[in-house]
Amino acid sequence: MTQQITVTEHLLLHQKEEPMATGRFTRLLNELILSAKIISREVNKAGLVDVLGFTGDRNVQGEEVKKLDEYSNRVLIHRMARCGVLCAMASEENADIIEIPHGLPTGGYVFIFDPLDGSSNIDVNVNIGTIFSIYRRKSPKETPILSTDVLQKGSEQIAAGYFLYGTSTMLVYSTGNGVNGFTLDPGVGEFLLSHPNIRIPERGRIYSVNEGYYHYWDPATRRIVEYFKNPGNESSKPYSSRYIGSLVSDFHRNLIYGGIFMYPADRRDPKKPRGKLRLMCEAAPLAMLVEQAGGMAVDGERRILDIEPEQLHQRVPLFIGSKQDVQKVLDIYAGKA
Ligand code: P6P
Repeated sequence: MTQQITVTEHLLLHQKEEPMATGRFTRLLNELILSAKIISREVNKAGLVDVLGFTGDRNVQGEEVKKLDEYSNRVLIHRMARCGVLCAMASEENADIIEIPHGLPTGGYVFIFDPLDGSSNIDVNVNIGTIFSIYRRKSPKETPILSTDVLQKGSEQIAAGYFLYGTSTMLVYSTGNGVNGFTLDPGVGEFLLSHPNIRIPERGRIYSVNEGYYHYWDPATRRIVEYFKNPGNESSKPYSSRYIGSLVSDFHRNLIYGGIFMYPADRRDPKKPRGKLRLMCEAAPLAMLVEQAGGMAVDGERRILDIEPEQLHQRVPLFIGSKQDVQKVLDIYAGKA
């Protein structure tokens, strides 16, 4: 029988290496996994029950909220508030920091998440995902939560990962000791180790960007995308363009196969000069994962994990994936290529 290793077993097996393999983190992870199983169940039947379509509300990003967005956000807030080890949460769907309801046990971790990224694809059955990030609080326990407990650089993350709701439901995460992937076996309801020690190829063959925005990009950004369309003698084969429009899906494919995902700044919306993606609940967690897998993540000039957040929902241009491909972006923006 093939070795079936559950997430909890994997954490315990690597106890010595995993600074996070404490009981507290295991409890957090188990509640997170339960939340993902509940969300996965609803996502997988979205076409059958009335969770499709829009609620008519708009989230803090000004985006139409789909019922599954709202549902997933509620499930995660409810469950994670009860894991007993959090002192605060922050969601892409909520304007402000979410405190743990009075009377529930708390702890020293901060949980930041995008409950259902790519949700604009729900109605057309395209893969979507939950992205999460975990920090330690900085202020002394038993004192009020401070914004500095939440607004931490990505390099301060103690864990990050995502659930991908697709042909199968996967959990990919890191606690700073490499990246491992687990696939949900719906028959037993367990996430089993399916992708041990994921490493992203040094150079990919895929570039992911929404080329519909070409005329809103600055000249250097256009040169970058043109490079990947025609790398000349720097590559024996041209790159393939793949863009699903679901960050977790595009990122996951590039993590496994190699490649680069780009969401540059553009001039479409004066209110979003730094592009669409959020630093804290999208870019930073994926940046931790890609670096742990041997890749890179930058905003065009800085390492994503070095960016000091000023606002909870601040946006950031994102170039993330294989090291050599991201380095090419840095070189072109720096005028070196
Ligand atoms: P565009 C989904 O709404 C999302 O936040 C990411 O999942 C995805 O990569 C991006 O937006 C797609 O944005 O502007 O290309 O439609």
